Amino acid sequence: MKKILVTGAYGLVGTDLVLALRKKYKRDDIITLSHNTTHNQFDVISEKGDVRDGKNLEKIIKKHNIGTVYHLAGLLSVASEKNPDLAWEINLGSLKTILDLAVKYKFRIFWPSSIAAFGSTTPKINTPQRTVLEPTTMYGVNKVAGELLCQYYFLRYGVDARSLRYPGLIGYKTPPGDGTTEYSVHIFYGAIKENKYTCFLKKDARLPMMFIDDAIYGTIKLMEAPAKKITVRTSYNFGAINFTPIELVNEIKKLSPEFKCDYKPDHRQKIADSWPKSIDDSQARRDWGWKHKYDLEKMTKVMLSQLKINPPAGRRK
Ligand code: AKB
Repeated sequence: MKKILVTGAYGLVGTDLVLALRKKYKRDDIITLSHNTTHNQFDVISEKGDVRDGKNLEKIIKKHNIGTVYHLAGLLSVASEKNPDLAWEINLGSLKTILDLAVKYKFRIFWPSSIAAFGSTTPKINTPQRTVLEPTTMYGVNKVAGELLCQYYFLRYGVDARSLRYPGLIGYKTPPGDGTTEYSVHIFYGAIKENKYTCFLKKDARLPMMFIDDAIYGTIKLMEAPAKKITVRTSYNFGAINFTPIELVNEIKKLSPEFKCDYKPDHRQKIADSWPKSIDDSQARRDWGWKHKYDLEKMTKVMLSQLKINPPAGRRK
C-alpha cells in the first residue's frame, strides 16, 4: 500500500486524525511530519522537518512512497493576523509546494479550508456552497487562494486535491490553538480548572461549530469517496451545529452548575463578526454522504467528562 503523510500531526485535527487512521492502517503506513519528534505519542513513523522546506518534503515523499498527504500544518486566524507574512508562507506557500510535488509524484491531497474563507459580504445564515468570498483576514485570504489553487491543480494537472471548509472544531486531546472559534475549547479548560472563564467573544456571537469526532469522520469519508462523487474542487461547506457563547455556557451549567462566565470581547470579535452563523452543507451531504452525529448537548458531555479524566494541567503544552 502507498503510505499516508500527515503534516501538522500534533494539532487539534492532526492528533485525532492520526489516531483514527492508525485504527485503519498499519504502523508503517502512516508518517507524521513535525518540527519535534521527541513528543511522539503515536505508534507511527515520524519524520522531522518544516513544511516550508520543499526539498525535505520531496525526500520524505520519495522515501516512503506517499500516496496521500493530509496537509494540516498551518496558522489559525488570530495567529495569522499577528504574523501575516508567516501565515502566507506556511498556509499558502507550503500548499503550493505540496501541489507541485503531487504533480510529480501523483499523490492525493487533503487540505483544510475554513469558514474564514467567507467575509462580511457573504450571506450569514445558511451560507451557500457557492457565494461571495471576500474575507478581510489574512487567514481568510490564504483559505480562498488555497481553495482556488487546489481547483486549478485539479483542472490543469489532474491532482486529486480535496478540501473541507472546517467550522470551529472542538476537541479535548490537544490544547486550543490561536484561533477565534477556539473560545469554545478554552471555555472547557476554564470550567475544569477553575469553574470560570472570561470569553473573548460577545455572548451572542453565533458561529458554526463541530465536535472533532464528526470532523475526523467527515474528513476520512471525503478522502474515501470515489473521485466521481467529488463535484466541488475548491472546498466543501462542512456543517454540524452552531451556537453562541451563552448557549454553550448554559449547556456547561447543566452539568457544572457552579460554572461562571463573563464576557470581555476583544479584537477577535471583529473576526467572528465577519464569519457566517450557519452553513448550508447540503452539497457535501448529497455528494458523498456527509452526516454529523454530535449536537451541542452530546459534545458538551463528552468534553467535560474527557477533560475530567485527563485534566488540562497534566497535558502537553
Ligand atoms: C479559527 O478560528 O481560526 C479556526 C477556524 C474557524 O478556521 N478555528
